[in-house]
Amino acid sequence: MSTSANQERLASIGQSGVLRFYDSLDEAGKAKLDAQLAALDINTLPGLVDGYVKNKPKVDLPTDIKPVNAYPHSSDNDEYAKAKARGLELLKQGKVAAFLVAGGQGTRLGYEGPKGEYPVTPIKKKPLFQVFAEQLTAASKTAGKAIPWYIMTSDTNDAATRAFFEKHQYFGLDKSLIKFFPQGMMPAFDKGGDLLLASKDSLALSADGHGGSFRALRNSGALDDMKKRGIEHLSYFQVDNPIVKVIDPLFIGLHDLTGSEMSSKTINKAGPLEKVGNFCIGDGKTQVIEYSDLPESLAMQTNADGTRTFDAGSIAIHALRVSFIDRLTAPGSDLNLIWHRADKKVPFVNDAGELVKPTEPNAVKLEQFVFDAIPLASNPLIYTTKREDEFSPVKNADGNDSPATCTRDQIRLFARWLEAAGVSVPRKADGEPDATIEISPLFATSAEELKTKPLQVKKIEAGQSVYFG
Ligand code: UD2
Repeated sequence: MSTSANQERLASIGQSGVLRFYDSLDEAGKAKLDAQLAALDINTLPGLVDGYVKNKPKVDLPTDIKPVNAYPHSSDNDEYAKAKARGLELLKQGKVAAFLVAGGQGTRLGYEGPKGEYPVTPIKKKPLFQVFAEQLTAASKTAGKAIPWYIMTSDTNDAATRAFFEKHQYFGLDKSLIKFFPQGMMPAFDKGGDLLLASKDSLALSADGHGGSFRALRNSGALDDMKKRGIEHLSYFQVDNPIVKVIDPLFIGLHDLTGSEMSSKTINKAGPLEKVGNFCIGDGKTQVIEYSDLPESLAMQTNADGTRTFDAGSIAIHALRVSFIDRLTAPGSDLNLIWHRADKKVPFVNDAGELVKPTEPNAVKLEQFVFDAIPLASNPLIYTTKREDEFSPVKNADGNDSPATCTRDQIRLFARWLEAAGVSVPRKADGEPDATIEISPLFATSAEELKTKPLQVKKIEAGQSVYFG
């Protein structure tokens, strides 16, 4: 019989229950559980249990909530022209990197592997990872400088993500410019605050939220790597949205020139209760209030001209200053992000050692959100973009934000680009393009770029499938 090195620490916080099968484990099992326990910040657990698990945390809404003053969308504007030039200059100087958060699980989509593997484009069915990689290849070419790519994974999908890139030869990117790193994991608790076991030798763990990316950037050495490479800004995006502009010189330039430490893109909401975070000024600070927390009276409020007062939806696209991440995560920094509680169904091992698959939420998971860093940032900037140009995520198997709507939105986007370049696109009676169209980022990443290409095709026929690659 051997004793877990964590026994005393666990006993001191009343969590010895996770060791109840320890004696029956083989050496590998013991080592596995010990490593998971050692990775936990055990001292913080009692506070989390009291503050978030046994008691539901009170949402501290600001008392004074005002709409945010966002930079408008505009194509013809001196300030934006300067910003774009600045963004391109920063790219050329190698001061910008891409940062993808891909540690989550595609549970709602029902896809087992890393979500970035999901085949998403209308014709070639390229995986999300490939779409981003091709965009980076194109942006690097325009900048005349290779753009590094940091990819946050989690223990659940890290190995599979790396293997996928390896199998596809990094989609043509220089392997040395891609850095994968796993984010931190958080244990799930039962409603009484006890840690749950997923098996006799393993805690029930899940990723600690995209807000965990700050900690993970530091702990993994990615932050040091960025500093060494002279990177000043990160272009942050999520894994589910193939029409995101992975690198947007205008947005990065505006972020830089305004001295913003953390910038965000917003779109007008599709409806007052759309399930996206709301950019607001709360008690004088720019912040995101989740749709579930924004009082309905405010969500429904309209201005004198009939427009919605709180209309700035968050699409989880940000620019981050590396010095901001450094400041937030410096040893001893007390700039902690709050935790968000989610009640979930988490399979667990009961006292008899049997695996139980609950049918009702039995557990509490805790996550941090990246946008909770906005109020901690100096000069946070919000820039308005258009949904149809930059946001069509794949989140659900059907309905909204599904593979079907995402394919539709890509085709609509490519059709608009082609029409702007003088190509005739057939349209159905309801106005939808009557063709399947795909434009590789290696061919063009915008309508403007497409206009500069010699296009063989002047007219697309109804029902045709046309790929520009
Ligand atoms: C997020 C936002 C929502 C809106 C929407 C836009 C939250 C809570 N809400 O909703 O306001 O902006 O996106 O698409 O974020 N991820 C990690 N590690 C984690 C958890 C998530 O890397 O521990 C990544 C995940 O791989 C994905 C992204 O973060 O790339 C978004 O995660 P999600 O699907 O949980 O966010 P969602 O759709 O609830």
